[in-house]
Amino acid sequence: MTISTANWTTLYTNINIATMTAASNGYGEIMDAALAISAGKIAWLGKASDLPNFDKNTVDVVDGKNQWLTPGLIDCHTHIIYGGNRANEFELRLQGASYEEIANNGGGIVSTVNATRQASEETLFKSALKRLTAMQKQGLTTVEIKSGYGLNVETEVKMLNVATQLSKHLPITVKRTFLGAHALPTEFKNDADGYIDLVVNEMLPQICKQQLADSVDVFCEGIGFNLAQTERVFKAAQQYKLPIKVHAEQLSDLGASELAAQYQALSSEHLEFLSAHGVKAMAQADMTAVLLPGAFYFLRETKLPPIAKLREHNVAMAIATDANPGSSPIHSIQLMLNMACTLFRLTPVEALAGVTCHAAKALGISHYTGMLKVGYDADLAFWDINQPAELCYQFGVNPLTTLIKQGKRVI
Ligand code: DI6
Ligand code: FE
Repeated sequence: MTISTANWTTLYTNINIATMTAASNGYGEIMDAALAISAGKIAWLGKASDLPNFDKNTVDVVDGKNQWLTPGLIDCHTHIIYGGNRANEFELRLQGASYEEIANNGGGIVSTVNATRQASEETLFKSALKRLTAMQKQGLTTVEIKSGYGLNVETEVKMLNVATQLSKHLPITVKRTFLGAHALPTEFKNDADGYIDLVVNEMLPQICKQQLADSVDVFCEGIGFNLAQTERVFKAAQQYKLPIKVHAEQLSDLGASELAAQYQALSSEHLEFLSAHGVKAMAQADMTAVLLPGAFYFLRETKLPPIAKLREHNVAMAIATDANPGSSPIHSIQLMLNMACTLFRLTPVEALAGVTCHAAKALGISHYTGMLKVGYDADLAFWDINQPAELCYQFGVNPLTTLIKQGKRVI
């Protein structure tokens, strides 16, 4: 087969590649490699010694200086659009109050809801842009952002508008998730079913009409919504043909992952209390388990997600920051790589897969990003490291040197 090199625009040489094409395959390493880009896509990659002939007058050849190249990183679970912050609750928790106690006393998510309702779209945009810019510097080329601090039509729409604006402002793919069923707003106290009516009959139709969401999520939990309410939101999402995600088994085991499996959900997220049945259901539905070591750490959780069972059943594990003002005010995907290994005992290969190919799977976008393959988006991160495990092993010196989004240099 002759390879057409006529449309190549850039060729990176003198690099080592972690393709992350399948976690079972290790990093998918190619040493002494090269990678060519054409029209924002990966046009060729392989051993430098196998490079086909190309026209040196038209291709920009870049010396990769023996650096490592990975897919651009993906943070597949964040809540970075919100008003105010919750440093005061952090102090309360240090004095002994639990996350659930604070939530039950009108603090927690609901206090962020008040601040988010009051904030203008511009204020929300500016604060989220600051966070996202910092996150991008860690190597992100794709991020998922959830709504869920509005809890009324107007503010949920406002948050998703901000998410849309962020994607226009920064060269980063933003996947927007509608999380109307995140918490019960005070005006619906003792009427969670009535609030779910609003979510499915007003919010979701409005949001779909304006094309503001790429998926739908529910916080199924004692302090969130029960299984029946969760199922109503899933049914509505299905009607609108939006993929489903779920916050499940974070503080207790309600069986939300099994329910989500029945609806062919993309992913179930948090999962510290996930049962063996839940793992099996997720495996059968080919769902991704999104693990959030930042929330585990910040809430000082002691129950680990069932990593061994997830492995045994070949459930893809993604890793994300859960960046939010209450349970994970952490915006570093690099720190998550470290914590996935230190706290959850993932291997560095699994952790890196968790922020690349498996994170893409959790977002339903693994057919064009999250791996280095011919035809995939040229979303590339270059690292000044000697081996991929360094990305998990050390923390605090940012080894990112160059970030490419769809073929264009961003950092
Ligand atoms: N689980 C979480 O960890 C975040 N949301 C959720 O459903 C916490 C959100 C917050 O406390 O503001
Ligand atoms: Fe979350």
